[in-house]
Amino acid sequence: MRMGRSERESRTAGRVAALAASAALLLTGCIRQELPQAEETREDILVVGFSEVGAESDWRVANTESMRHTFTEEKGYELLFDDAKQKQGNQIKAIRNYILQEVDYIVFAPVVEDGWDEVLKEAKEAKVPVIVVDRMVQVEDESLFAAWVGSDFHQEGKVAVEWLERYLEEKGRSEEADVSILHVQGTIGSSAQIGRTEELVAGVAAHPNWRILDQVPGEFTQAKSYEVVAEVLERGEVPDVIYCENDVSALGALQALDEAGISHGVEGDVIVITFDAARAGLTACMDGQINLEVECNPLHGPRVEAIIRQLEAGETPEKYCYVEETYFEPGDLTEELIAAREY
Ligand code: GYE
Repeated sequence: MRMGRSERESRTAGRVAALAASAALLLTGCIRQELPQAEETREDILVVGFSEVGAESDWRVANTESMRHTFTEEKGYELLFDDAKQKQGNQIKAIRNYILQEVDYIVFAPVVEDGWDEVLKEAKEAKVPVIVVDRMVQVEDESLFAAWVGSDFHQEGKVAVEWLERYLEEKGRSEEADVSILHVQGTIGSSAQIGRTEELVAGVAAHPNWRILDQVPGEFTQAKSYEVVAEVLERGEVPDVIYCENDVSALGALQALDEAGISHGVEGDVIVITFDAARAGLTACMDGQINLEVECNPLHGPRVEAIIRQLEAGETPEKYCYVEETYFEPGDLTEELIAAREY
């Protein structure tokens, strides 16, 4: 049920009491999760407007699913969903619509970091709390959003670079031997691209024998990555390493390598590094086609819900909450492990 601001504020007290009485508390990382119990009574439902980046990757689909599974009618939510098709303009429109509709919370996964001050000011003036998820926003005034939850993209990039360093050493590659890297970038200006790119660039700067063969725009999609990697290979340039900024772009790169008859992975000529560790990518890694999968967890629905619960209870959530992640090499993976994962 949608209602005016004052109405919404006055009914909050009742709901908070009901939640406090029936909530089971769980502590995971920096988020305190409150698990509602079946007999919980609610005066009304919470309307959550979610602006999603798009459906560009397996990761993104899993992220959307996580939100849909979390914010269900049975649990007392109405989830409004908008797919921005990777366009910032669409996200700004969606956020404005949510403000007009007087939703209780706006949740959004920003396609890029910059350009949000104006619309977030509008949300603040309308007193609609905003939760940022996945990628970050760079705004002048941090009070424009209540909290952010997502991955540490710099840390992910560091994990990849350090892994490559160890891998080359283990393979007995001399420190003088040239290592050429084809870098397939994600959506330029997005936090996931910025963190993963900056760490690779720093890694190249720290290793005199590493060099970037080319930096190509994969846009976090399989189709675009396939196209740009195929173009590089057509020029006759074969890299030692392909550093793909997400799983589906790695799958596009594999397709281009296969078509060009270039071997890759543990037994092959080209080392393939990627991020996400969603099922299709992990399977290719288990099969030895991909050398390294750095995990990036998309299951943010419950984390966002925990933040909403805190706000509903009048508490202040942590401003930034980073999700813990790991990485996988082919030897770490089994079909059972992949099947047991949620994405
Ligand atoms: O790695 C990619 C998706 O922002 C972490 O976006 C997310 C990235 C993820 O399209 O697959």
